[in-house]
Amino acid sequence: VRSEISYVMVKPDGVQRGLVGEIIGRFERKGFKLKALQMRKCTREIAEEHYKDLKQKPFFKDLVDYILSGPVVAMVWEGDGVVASARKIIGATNPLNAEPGTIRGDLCIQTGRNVVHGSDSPDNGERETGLWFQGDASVEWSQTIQPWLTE
Ligand code: YYY
Ligand code: MG
Repeated sequence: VRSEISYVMVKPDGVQRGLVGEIIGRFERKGFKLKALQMRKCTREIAEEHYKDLKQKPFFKDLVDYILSGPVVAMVWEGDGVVASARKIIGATNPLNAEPGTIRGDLCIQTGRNVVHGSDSPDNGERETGLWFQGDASVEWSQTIQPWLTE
């Protein structure tokens, strides 16, 4: 059985502001396993599908335009409990409500420029990974420090 995965993405503002290493580092230092990583410019189709649950929201078009405004860094992280943990590492949607110590709490100020995405459920972790990484991009590897991270 494959353990839980989360789709995490540095949004265009995070890339432009030079926060890619900082953001990846927080997940890497936590101990989760990196399964896929790619810098890319996405299509409107993918961005709209990614945020399809928000299609009716007044900010939907601005949100999609923002995601299309520059390259993103798409990642898949694996580990037990990674989805909920990644959400905690990322912090609240509105950065002004995000706790210090979280990515959004430390690094940004506006909901519409909140630098990073993380899946909100294990099912969406699978769905979003399938959407952004069409099958072949995940890497099978064994993390040799694993016995130092988990019993
Ligand atoms: O999962 P998360 O990114 O924390 O928030 P969502 O409720 O899924 O919304 C996705 C995305 O939409 C959010 O990161 C910024 C944007 N957004 C917005 O621009 N204005 C809002 N009132 C709510 C969300
Ligand atoms: Mg969300």
